[in-house]
Amino acid sequence: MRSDAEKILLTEEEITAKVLQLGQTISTDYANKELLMVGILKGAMIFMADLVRSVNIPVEFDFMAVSSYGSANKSSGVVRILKDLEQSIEGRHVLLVEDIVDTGLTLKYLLENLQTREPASLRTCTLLDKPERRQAEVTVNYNGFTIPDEFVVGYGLDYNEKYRNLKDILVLRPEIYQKQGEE
Ligand code: PRP
Ligand code: 7HP
Repeated sequence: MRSDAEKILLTEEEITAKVLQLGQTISTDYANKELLMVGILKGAMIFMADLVRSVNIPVEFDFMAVSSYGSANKSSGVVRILKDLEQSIEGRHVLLVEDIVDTGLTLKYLLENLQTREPASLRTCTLLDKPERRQAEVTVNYNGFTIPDEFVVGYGLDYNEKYRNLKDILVLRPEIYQKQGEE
């Protein structure tokens, strides 16, 4: 294990098995529907890439990028769209794909925003759910893992833009955060 990790929370094998399972459930639920999966950059990029290949129904995908105002550790709930969808979602079956739902503020904003565009349906899929930190009530339709209130990195999730490329999901050692003020 890496020296900057406190522990491995989820191994590559556990993640792979879960993504396959999610893909199968989504394929069953959206059989005979035209599914548009919307990934939220950048965190969901790796999960999305694996998830779209684990579904066995025709699927289209698109991405949005958002940034929340507020400090790195504290979501304010005010979200700015940095990159919008390239197409209308009116009448489409949309599945919003996130890497993690934490306070829920990002997802709440996205759901409200996308709902105004009148999709035929709008559901959510997240690899990780951290319910202990929830500030906004949001419905998670497909969840990979419910995790405790620990800051995790890897498989798309970052700390200061680092660690996204790790294959496992790790809990970082506290020293890594404590260094933040010194940089
Ligand atoms: C992360 C994650 C979610 C959001 C969840 O994104 O990808 O979009 O935070 O947090 P919340 O439930 O408290 O709103 P982040 O803003 O870190 O950007 P990134 O995806 O580029 O890493
Ligand atoms: C955002 C985020 N990014 C990385 N790791 C976590 O635990 C996170 N929670 N919210």
